[in-house]
Amino acid sequence: MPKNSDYGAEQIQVLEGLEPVRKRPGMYIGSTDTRGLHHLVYEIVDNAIDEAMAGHCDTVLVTMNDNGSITVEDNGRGIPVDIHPKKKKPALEIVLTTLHAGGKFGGDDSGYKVSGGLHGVGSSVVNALSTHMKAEVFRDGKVYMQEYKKGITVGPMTVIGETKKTGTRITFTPDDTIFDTTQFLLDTLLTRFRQQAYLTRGVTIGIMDDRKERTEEDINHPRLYRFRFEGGISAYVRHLNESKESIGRPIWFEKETQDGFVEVSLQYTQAFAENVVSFANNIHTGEGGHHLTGFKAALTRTINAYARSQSLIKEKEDNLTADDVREGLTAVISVRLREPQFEGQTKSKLGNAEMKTAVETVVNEKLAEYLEEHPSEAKDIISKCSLAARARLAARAARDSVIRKGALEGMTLPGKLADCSSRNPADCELFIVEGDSAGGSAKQGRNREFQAILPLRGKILNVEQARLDRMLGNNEVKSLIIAMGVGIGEAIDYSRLRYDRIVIMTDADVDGAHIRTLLLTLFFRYFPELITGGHLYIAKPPLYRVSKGKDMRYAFDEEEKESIFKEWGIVAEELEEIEEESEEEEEELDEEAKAKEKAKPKVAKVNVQRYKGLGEMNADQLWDTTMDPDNRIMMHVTMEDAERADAVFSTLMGTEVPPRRKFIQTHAKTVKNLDI
Ligand code: TSJ
Repeated sequence: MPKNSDYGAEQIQVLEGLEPVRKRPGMYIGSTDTRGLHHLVYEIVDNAIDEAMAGHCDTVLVTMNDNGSITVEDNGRGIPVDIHPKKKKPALEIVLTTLHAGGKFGGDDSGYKVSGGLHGVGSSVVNALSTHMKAEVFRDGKVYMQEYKKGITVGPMTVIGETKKTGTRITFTPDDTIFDTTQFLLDTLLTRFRQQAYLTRGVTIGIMDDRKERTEEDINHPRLYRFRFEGGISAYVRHLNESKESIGRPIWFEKETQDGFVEVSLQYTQAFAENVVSFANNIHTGEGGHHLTGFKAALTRTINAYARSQSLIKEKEDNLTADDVREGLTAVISVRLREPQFEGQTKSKLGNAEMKTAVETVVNEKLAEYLEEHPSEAKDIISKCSLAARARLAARAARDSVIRKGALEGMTLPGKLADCSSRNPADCELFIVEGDSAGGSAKQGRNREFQAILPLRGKILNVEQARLDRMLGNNEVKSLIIAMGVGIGEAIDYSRLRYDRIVIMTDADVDGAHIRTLLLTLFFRYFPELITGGHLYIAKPPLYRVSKGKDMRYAFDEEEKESIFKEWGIVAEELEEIEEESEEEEEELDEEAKAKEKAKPKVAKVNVQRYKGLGEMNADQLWDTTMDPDNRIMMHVTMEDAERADAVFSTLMGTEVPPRRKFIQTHAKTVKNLDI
């Protein structure tokens, strides 16, 4: 046995450090799907944002390179490069090759460790999951560089030049043997970094798309985006309310407490839905948590106290409820704390109990102050809340009458529901299907044991302008709610959910997209816990059926179709011709031509069928491609998806006309492309 050389020992240490990351990537980044992939970028960017939050940089640039790699660069101090006295390695190398090493250097007093994305594991994880990573540090007049492969150093850190600037630049290429896909989506990055920029006011976050080939979605975007919001979260509130009729200007306040930093912005609108978004250390807490609870408690208390002090409410039973004071409310709550605990199904619920008091105290104090100082705005807010209270009483009366009639009792399942035979919700799935013909195929194709089908007809309704009580009157929505079994509004009881998985199955055309948006909005507004609980899915029917001889395959998008052709050795130029050669034309060939065809060397016919709707698939095809749990692809709906649908929906359906026109103008091209 050879003695352990230094080299060997080092190697082993590195392997011990990052091996588990490559073995179980999901444990460190949540998943290896497109979400996990994008998480890599967030993880790296979070480090740069930390530097900005500590007051050492103001610009972060993210570049999508043409070779599939991502570069993130900041103008901060540069990751320290001095040699660690015990480990005898540059700090830079330790940061990028040791698990959990991030943020432990320099001992600076930036206060809260802010970054960490969902799992807070740092840059070494990204390194471990990249076929290649390059770090460049601009510091002390020099440019330092080190490269890595799968988290292991390629060579020692070297000085590669001189510079006047300071900062850090990281370039990495995700490992395609780990990720299902390594294609980054500009749209996804934009959403994230726009949000990030709101949360770190004054910091510029740039996103540059340097890829030569861009996807259909991304092509509608400019190549360079720069987000910088001096207004911070109040600019975010303004953005969220863009398509709504707002009441006054966004209210904003912040305060440092002994338990952490609290920043809140809120603005009422004439809409009915509430949109309260919360963050802890810049991480979106979709499942809420104690900071949100504190906010709600303070809001109810402060508004009631003010209304009473102004004699706007007198009797005890006139008190505004927590729901009344949140109707039409848009708010962003951002807290920063030293040791955030993330809990819940998707680890997006803040578990630090002390943040309830922290937020509650700040909001009680600052909101009361605001109301005192702005009597006219205060009056408008109280009127809006009182209106909500009156509507609540009317809605209750309406709902009581509906319930009395038994319409929402589990007893009367809708006639059009083809229920499954299992009564164990954990096994059961509900497919919400658009249109009767698709419904027919789905009913025939399903597994009756555990799959139920509910066909919905046409445009269900305009939820934005409809109220809860009116919605109950809509038969399509009523059917859906009864089928799900949870009830609605104050009487909601998620434990009565009859299906573990609720699947939206719509056509891949504009109407389908519209109904999907509508349903997502409905769930987002009225059944958010079904989303956070992970119960909501979107079915993904194939776009193409391609066959060559006896070989038949389904393709879910353009790219997959191309790759099947590639596999079959068909090149793009031939493809065009082949696609045009449909079966019908073939039958029109006369006998003579057919004989000629036969004389040619035998080449298996390639056939491409594009599915325009679910209705074009027969029951077997629908089962095989879209419903069979062993075969199908389903998209898990996240709060972010639903939130985006909600925003689109508000823009399209809301009462404000100009943003709607603007939306249609900007997206006219996209919409046209969709409708084939
Ligand atoms: F970690 C990383 F590689 F992912 C990464 C880190 C990626 C990017 C794009 C930026 C950064 C980063 C780290 N930017 N700025 C810093 N700063 C430090 O690491 C740093 C610099 C100086 C001192 C000091 O006390 O002098 C301390 C720290 C933590």
